Amino acid sequence: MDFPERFLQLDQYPIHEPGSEKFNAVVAAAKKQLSVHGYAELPGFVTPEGVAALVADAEEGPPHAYRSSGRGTAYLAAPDTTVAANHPLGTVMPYAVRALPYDAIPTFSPLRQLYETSALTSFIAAIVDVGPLFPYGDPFGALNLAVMAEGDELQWHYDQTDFVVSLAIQSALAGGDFEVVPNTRTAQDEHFDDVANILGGDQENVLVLEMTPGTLLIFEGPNSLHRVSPIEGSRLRHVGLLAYDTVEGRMGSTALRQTRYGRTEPRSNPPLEWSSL
Ligand SMILES: O=C(O)CCC(=O)C(=O)O
Ligand SMILES: [Fe+2]
Repeated sequence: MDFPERFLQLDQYPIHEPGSEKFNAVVAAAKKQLSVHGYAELPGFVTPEGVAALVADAEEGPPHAYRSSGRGTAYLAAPDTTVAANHPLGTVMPYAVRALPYDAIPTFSPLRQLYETSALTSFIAAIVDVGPLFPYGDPFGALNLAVMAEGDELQWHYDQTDFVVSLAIQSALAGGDFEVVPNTRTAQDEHFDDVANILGGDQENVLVLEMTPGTLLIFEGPNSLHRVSPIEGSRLRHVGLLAYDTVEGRMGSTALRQTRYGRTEPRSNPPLEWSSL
């Protein structure tokens, strides 16, 4: 089943009319944003009515979300114990996040329906421009509903995938900001001094991305340090994380499944109701 068309702002983002003048102009603008800033923001991609449906659905998920927490480095690797104090390779920072994996998201969930809309996959492929894209083959990582509650946060880090697509569903009352320092490293230079300053609290080059509910964000995270600041207040932060791959059927590691979702065997069928999880 597809995401209802009326939930998409098709006048502004005509993903159903590939090749049209408007489609090409929107894709060109997003590509330009990506090349200059390392991210493309598409505010109002989902209509207010669509956001309301996504929120109502997302509120059913949290009791079933798996919470992982601990301390991690910016490089998502074990800390290097041989480096000097405050060196980024040895610096660990707290994180706590809750995630619902793709296999646990019911077929009637509008978030799942949006992810399974092939016109969206093609639209994102046109923007990212690395060849045809496929929904990520991993039954856990393909789509996540990421839930963050008071005190949860995600430490400064680099992503291990070339890009991530996120959909802002609901913001926290305060905190929960997606903070980015664009282009903190290059393939040639890790810029450890600059990174150490950022990890130490230097806010000078930190950008806060708006992430108004309904915004679709395409973000290139391998070379731009980013984090989600601690959530404050009782309202949950909900973000959909939509994953794509240039290779069909590729999967993530078993270890990652265990730490992020608390299990390694995928369900054979999606649940019929959130309550049947
Ligand atoms: O929750 C978000 O907005 C982004 C999370 C993130 O950076 C990640 O999952 O790697
Ligand atoms: Fe990330």
